[in-house]
Amino acid sequence: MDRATFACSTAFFRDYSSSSQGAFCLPGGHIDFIEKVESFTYSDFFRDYLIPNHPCIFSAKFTEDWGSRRSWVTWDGKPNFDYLLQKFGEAVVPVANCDVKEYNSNPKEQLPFKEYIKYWKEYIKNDYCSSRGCLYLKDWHLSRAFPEQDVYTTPVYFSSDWLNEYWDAIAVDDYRFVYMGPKGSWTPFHADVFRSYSWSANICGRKKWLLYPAGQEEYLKDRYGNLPFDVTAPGLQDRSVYPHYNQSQPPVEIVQEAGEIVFIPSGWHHQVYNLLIMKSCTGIDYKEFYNFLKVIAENRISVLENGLDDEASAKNTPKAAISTLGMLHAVFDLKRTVKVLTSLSANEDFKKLDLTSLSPPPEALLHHLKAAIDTALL
Ligand SMILES: O=C(O)CCC(=O)C(=O)O
Ligand SMILES: [Fe+2]
Repeated sequence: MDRATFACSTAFFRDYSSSSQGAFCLPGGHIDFIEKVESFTYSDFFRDYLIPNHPCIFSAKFTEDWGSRRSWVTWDGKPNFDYLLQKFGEAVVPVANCDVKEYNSNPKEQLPFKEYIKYWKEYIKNDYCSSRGCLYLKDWHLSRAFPEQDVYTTPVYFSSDWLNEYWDAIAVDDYRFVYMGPKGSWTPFHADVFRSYSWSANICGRKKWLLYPAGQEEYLKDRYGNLPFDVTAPGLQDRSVYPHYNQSQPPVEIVQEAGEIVFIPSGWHHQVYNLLIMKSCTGIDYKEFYNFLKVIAENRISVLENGLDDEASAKNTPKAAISTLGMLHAVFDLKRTVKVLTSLSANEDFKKLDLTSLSPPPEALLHHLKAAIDTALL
């Protein structure tokens, strides 16, 4: 930590202890999005978020090199069930039933991972419906059970982690969890253990977070002092049961995209939903997606090989746009299409297509793209 950060963080706590609590927990609903890895230092995080107890979101660039992002997700943004089964099929995992409330949580059972994945696939096939309810795999100590797996690396911002440091020292427990579940699975309203801060990276799909600044929970308690199970339940409007609800601020709402990390400050209560995977509703099937990649790639090859013909440059055509961005951008795009086409070609569902109906066949197209890249870089 640099001296300036040290000085202002120390001053913060000096002033904080002589002022009223909670005064620093009102960010006004705006959550900062940290885009660039290179320009965001540990001191920046410490000074601007950790110490003032403000949430923030880190862009997907911060998790780009994680093993889970590479291997747990298919090319079209869905969970890679085959890979997960191959690595973790024999594990036994904790699974909660989101449709049943028992005291202030969901009842949990232990299931073999492969049985959970079977349930999940059937749940999707059955239009998100099952007599077993909506099951959510949660609080799975995956890294502890599979330390040899390349899953993630702790970003430097979260490396001062007293709880896990302690649990690791006495080798008893840890608070490093994996969550996986279908659309509609959710986690009821709570604050994290011992009011610790936490961080959560989303590997696949999208999540919605409802966050209440520390202290707001006082307004959300019922007349017996109990916190709600579901902070969105209409029952909270009933003043005879929740007398202070109308004094509460609306929650800060975050939609966390794949790859992004959310920082949840100490004492901030939250409720979390797994949303639909965006890419599953694009309406594009494999064949159409193949054609889409082909058109994009061929436009770029044409610009690289022929430059712009007069007709194209006169009109507002896609080729004119490609050319404006420059040759290197076209090569970049081609490299990306090679990457996506390569994983598409390895996809089991794609292989089931009648590949002779694709023109040119995928192998020929890939060969053509690679040759165009090589020529352009000569
Ligand atoms: O992802 C979820 O369902 C809950 C996550 C959570 O509560 C946390 O990371 O603190
Ligand atoms: Fe939590």
